[in-house]
Amino acid sequence: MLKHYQLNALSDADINQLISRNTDATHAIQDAVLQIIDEVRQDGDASLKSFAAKFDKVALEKLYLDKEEIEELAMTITRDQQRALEIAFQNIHKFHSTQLRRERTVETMPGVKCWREVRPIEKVGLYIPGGSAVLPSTLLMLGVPARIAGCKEIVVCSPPQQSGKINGFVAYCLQLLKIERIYLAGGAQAIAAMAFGTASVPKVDKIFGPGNQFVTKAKSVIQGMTNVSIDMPAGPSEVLVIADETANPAFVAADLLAQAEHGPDSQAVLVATSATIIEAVNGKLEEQLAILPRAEIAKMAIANSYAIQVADLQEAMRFSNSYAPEHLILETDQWENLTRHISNAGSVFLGHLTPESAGDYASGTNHTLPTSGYARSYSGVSVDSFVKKITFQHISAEGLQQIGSTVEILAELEGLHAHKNAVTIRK
Ligand code: HSO
Ligand code: ZN
Repeated sequence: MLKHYQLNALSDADINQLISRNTDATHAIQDAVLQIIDEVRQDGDASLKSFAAKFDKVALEKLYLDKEEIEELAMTITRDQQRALEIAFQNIHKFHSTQLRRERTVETMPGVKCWREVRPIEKVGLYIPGGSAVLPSTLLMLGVPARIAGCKEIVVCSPPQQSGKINGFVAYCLQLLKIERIYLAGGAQAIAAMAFGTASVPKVDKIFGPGNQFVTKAKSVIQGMTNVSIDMPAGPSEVLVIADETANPAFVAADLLAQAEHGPDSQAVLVATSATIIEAVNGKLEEQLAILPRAEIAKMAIANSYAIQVADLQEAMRFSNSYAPEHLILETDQWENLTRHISNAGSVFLGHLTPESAGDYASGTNHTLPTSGYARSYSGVSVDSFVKKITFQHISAEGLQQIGSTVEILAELEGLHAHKNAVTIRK
């Protein structure tokens, strides 16, 4: 059962409490992560092997799998599974390939031309979590835009299974992406390895991918330690569903559980226009939970979730914008009228027949999205995340005449005479 609140009975402080995510940045995690990073910096490959023995319970001779080993593993999955991964790959590719657009050159004054050109980030590191669910879909969501951007080196790290290998689905995705090596490292140690480099694992320029609290903490601390950047601050996954009387309670419950089964710290929020809807959804939640294999995880997430009753869809939208959900699902016939009122959300799913799962896997959009309220200021991963945009300018003799005195005056007023002279000397 979801906790039930009524929006008009809540104070601003209550609402702030509800929209804040449990970002329990405990020092215990930070301390453990700093220790791991230190060890990886000092002992490189040897430390990665000892972490694999300690955390993944596997003795590794080498820290990667190559083309032939990947090929062998990829053959262990069924044709139907291969087909499904191929279709997902193609749709993600189709959607992301439109994202690389050339911008036009702008002549800001006669003879003063400015433009931007796109260049790939040369070396990128993709972290693919292992743990309670292996997510080959995440490899597609990161690998496809990296390929479209034209990144020269794509380093993939994933924790080894007890066999010392990776699962066949991840192997097949590597083949689709034409990535010929995968590094067998997980957790904060994988992030440290990609940030600093070891004898086996190359150092990268930017690190992408979700992970547990250790991975997330490692991503945030390494930024300050070396010249590496990260995709975005990632927290536990979340969904907010807006439902009115046109919603199907069974569909709403299914969407909330699809979120809840990710992890005990996931959050599924229902914003509904009546108490009747909330009761009906609670009923369906119980029915569906009874037969869900990951019910234990989902129950913990549901305990960490809630339903809010609002007066109308406008109020629902206002609450949603304050919450800034990673995923927003509009289960109402009115979705077309609502979209323009959305100001904060990572990815939006419209109408009764658009489950978040479609976007998680195969419709084409990316599932690496801002969580914990970062949808207020961050976008999800796209081709843009894998490129830099470099500005260029060219000034002709006419251009220098046009712009020269403006620059001279501005340099003078800032007291920077060398700046002024760099123009004057050319006139
Ligand atoms: N909902 C997750 C992505 C995912 N779901 C992967 C299934 N597999 C975060 O957007
Ligand atoms: Zn999901």
